[in-house]
This record gives sequence, structure tokens and C-alpha cells, in this order.
Amino acid sequence: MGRAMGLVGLLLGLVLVPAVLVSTSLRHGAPRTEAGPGPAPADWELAADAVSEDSLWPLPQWLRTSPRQLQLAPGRFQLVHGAGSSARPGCGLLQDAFRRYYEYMFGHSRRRRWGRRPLAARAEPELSELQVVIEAPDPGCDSFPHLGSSEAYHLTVTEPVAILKAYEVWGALRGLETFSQLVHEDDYGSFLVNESEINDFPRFAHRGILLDTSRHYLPLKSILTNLDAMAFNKFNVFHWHIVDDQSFPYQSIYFPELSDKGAYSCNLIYTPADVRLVIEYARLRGIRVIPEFDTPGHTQSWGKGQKDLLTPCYDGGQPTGSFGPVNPILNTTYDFMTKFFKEISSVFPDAYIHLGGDEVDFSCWKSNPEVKEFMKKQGFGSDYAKLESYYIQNILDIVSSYNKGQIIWQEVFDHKAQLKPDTVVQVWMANSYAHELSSVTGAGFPAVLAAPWYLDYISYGQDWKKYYRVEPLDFPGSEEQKKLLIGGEACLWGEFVDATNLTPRLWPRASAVGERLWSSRNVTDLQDAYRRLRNHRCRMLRRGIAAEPVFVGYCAHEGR
Ligand code: CP6
Repeated sequence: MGRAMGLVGLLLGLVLVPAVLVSTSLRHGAPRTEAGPGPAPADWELAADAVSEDSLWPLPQWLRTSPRQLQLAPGRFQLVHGAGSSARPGCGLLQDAFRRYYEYMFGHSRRRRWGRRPLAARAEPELSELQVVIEAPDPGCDSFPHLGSSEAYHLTVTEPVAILKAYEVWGALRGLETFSQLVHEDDYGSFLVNESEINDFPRFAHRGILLDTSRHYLPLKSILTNLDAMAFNKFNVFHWHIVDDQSFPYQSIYFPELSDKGAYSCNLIYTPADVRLVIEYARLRGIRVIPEFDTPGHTQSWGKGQKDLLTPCYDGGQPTGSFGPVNPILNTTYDFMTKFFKEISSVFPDAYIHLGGDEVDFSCWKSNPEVKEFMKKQGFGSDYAKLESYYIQNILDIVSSYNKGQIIWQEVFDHKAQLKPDTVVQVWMANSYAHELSSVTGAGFPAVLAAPWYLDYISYGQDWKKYYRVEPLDFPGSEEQKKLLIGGEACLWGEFVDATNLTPRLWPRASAVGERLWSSRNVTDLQDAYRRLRNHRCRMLRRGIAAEPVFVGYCAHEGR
């Protein structure tokens, strides 16, 4: 197959006049400028001639496209390691990605046998290969992505071969996604790509999606599908809010009773093998898995399988039989947490663990006489935020001793816990989040913004625009402070979400967040975004993601 392709490539090269890039359009994260004169088509109308940049999402940082198109023959086109790449064919991560992206580009066409013109019927020269070159001495095929990973890549699509250069495999994954987005199928089943050059890198290093598997269990399949969709949108963090009040689906190795008693049912759990599968599936897509084990609040389900972990609540001097947050005054609590987080630190390879710390209700602590006694002894007075900080600092120390970094919700910072210098503070409260970002970064802590992106909230109309319009760096602060905002997350809390509605609720609304966190600050043209987002949504559908419609219209592949 490789030799045949070489021959055809050579023939095409001889027959066709080698054209220079005729008229190029240049974009530097700026809105489309090449729209012709005359009235713009109604925005639900399909453009007559698709070009590669019509469906790029998120928009690359720098891109130049030519009207000159090349043709790809599914039977001959190959994704290969380029000369000088440090990655070998033994790089499983890239081999897997090559297979995936070949399928995304051409896979669906095999089901359509009729209506395809032979390659020769089109005049376009052929693009025979995409050569992928990894430039770092160690390509990172067997490593895990991390906050400091390079996701930058450079892509040139010119006759007869396209070249994708990246420092590490993570950039190659992002570049493969972009390349696959450039390739489009015309009405006759030919695959075309405009000659292009792209230089791209993310604006923010942390671009996350939060899924909640406690309020409703999410089958493995839903989680994996979502990881696919994340890769299509260049997200790189899966924030797994795995347990909460309602259920404890994480099957612990040291403490199996937690899920035996705390899961909704013995089938609705994530076994160690399930967790390994999620982590590996994510890794192959350049996605980090950050588990959240939220304490001391949001822990009702923990109490079922771990005696004396939660604080007994009192009323009129008597225990009521109900329980509050984790009991912060017992040594047994910290013995448990030491063992528990030892397990978590080894099961999850990411350098960070999310420790929660949000929404701690003090009423039960206030009712408990032993807690009151402890408060007195510690000199906390009646300031229960001090007790909360005391607890969290102990947990932070435990987790640090396992060499893990920590992420916490904003209240832990607000309540003045002593935090290690690199503790990441996640800002979730919608009221005055800009001010909060100022305080957090002003105190020198890295921050992740979630507040404007609660996608479980729904309303009539195109609310993606609201998410898209957010400018994360619009908060008062110095240049140094701005650098401390490492990214953001779109959150899908699970109270009203399970496997039946997860995908359409999240996509393509989360795509708006994806572009805001990846693309240049000046990519703000809503009309241009609308046009690209509709095409991007149709592509997600073709790739098996049941993304909801952006607005009225149809997808070209529908009905096939
Ligand atoms: N669950 C947990 C939640 C929320 C938080 N933590 C939450 C609170 C308010 C809104 C949305 C979500 N459901 N564990 C807060 C981070 Cl508006």
C-alpha cells in the first residue's frame, strides 16, 4: 500500500502544476476577515463551499489557510512517524491515536458505498501522509500528562505530505485533533483539506470538566464517551467528583465497606480495574484524572461503612441519631484518613488530589458537647471556621506526606487555613468571583475558575454564549497574579444528570468553555464562533457524541 501511494503521489506531482499558496487568509486568533461582499447568508444556512477552517474548534492560536485544496484517499492516506521523531512505532499512545484519528476522518465513509466519485474525477493533488515528529529526546509515550506538559504543536499541510511537529506526544495529540478537523468530505464523498499552516498552544494549562458520580452513578461507558468528547475539545483534566453525601461508588482496597455500605448498590461501583481503565483511557487522550474526595462536609455516604467517622449531632443534650461532617476531634479520624489517602495517592497517578472542603455545615459540630469541649481546649472560641481549618490542615499534611499536590474549594482559603504554597484554590461561588480570584492570587496561590461555568444549570436559548463571553483574566490584579490563574473547569453536578442526559447536557455547551480556555484572548466573535460551533457539533455527532443542537438547522450527514 505504501509503495502504491508513493507512485501515485509521484504521478500527481508530475501531472499537476505545483501551485504556490495563491491567496492566503491569515488569522491570529482574529475574527474571519475573508468573508466576501454582499449580504451574509442567514446564519442557519449551510455555506456552499466548505473550507477547512469552517469547523475548527477550539480555534488555533495562529493559522493560515490557502484556498488550494488537497485530496485524501482513504485507502492510501497514512498517519506515520516522521524522520527525526524520537517516537518509535513502539509508541503505543501514538499508534492508538493514529488508529483513532484515521477512523474519525474516514471510518464513517465505509458505510456509504454509493455516490463516491473515483479519486481521479477530482483535479486536486493528493495528500499522501501526515508525518508526526516528536522533538523531545523522550517523547513521553508511557508517561502521564501533567500541569507542565507541553501541548504545543506546529502543523503544515502542503503537497505531498503534511507535517505535525510537537515537543511531546501531548502536543501531537492536540495536533492530530486539529488535522482531523481540517479534513472534510464533499458532497460526492471526496476527502479534502485546504493547504494550511497552524501554530498552536493552549492559553491555559488546566482545562477541566467536572463529573459527579455520587448523585447519580455514571456507567463506565458514559465516562469514556465523555473523555472522547473532551479530547475533541482539547480539554485536559477530568475532575472526578467521585463520592459525596448520596453515594460512595469508589471501591476502596483498604476499606471495601465504604462502597459495600455506601454505594447505591453493589453493582453501582467503580472497581480498581474500572478506575485503571478510566485513567488509561484518559492518558491516551492527554487527559489527567484528578479525583476529588471531598471532606469534611458532603460525606454522609462515608458514614455508612466507617464507624465513628462522622460527628454525632445532638439536640437537647441527647444524640439525635443523625450525623454531620467528619468528626475532626478524634485521632481515629486521622488514622483512617492517613490510610485512605495513602491508597488514593497510589491508585491515582496524577500529581494532584482534590480535597474538597466546600460547604461545611457547622450546626452539627455546634450541637456536639465533645466538639464544644475540644474547641475550648484548642482556644478556637466559637469560631467553627477555625475547627474546619484545623481539620483541613491535618488532611493537607497527610496528603503532602505522600508527595501529592492539593486542590481545594475556595472556602478553605476563605476560612484562612494555612495552605502549602502550591495549593490550587478552585473558585466556584458565582457572587463576585472576580474579587475572589484577586484575593486568591493576591495571596500567591494558583487558582482554577469554575464559578461562571456550572453547566448543570439550564435555561431556554443559547446559553453557550454566556459561557463563551466570560473573560477569565478580567479580575483586578498584577501581571504576576494573572499568571497564577492556571485555568478553569466546566462543572456538571449530578443532581439532575445521569447516563440518559449527560452527553447532550454537557456538549456542545462545554465546548464554549473549551475554546475560552484554549484559544487566544481576542477570539470573541460570536457570529464566527456560532458558525464553527454548529459544524463542530455535527462532527461530534458523526463521531458518536450525542451533542445537543446549537440552534435550528441540520447536519449534512443526517439521513445517510
Ligand atoms: N456538591 C458539592 C454541589 C455543589 C458543591 N459541592 C454545588 C453547590 C452550589 C451550586 C452548584 C454545586 N452540588 N459537593 C459546591 C462546590 Cl450552585
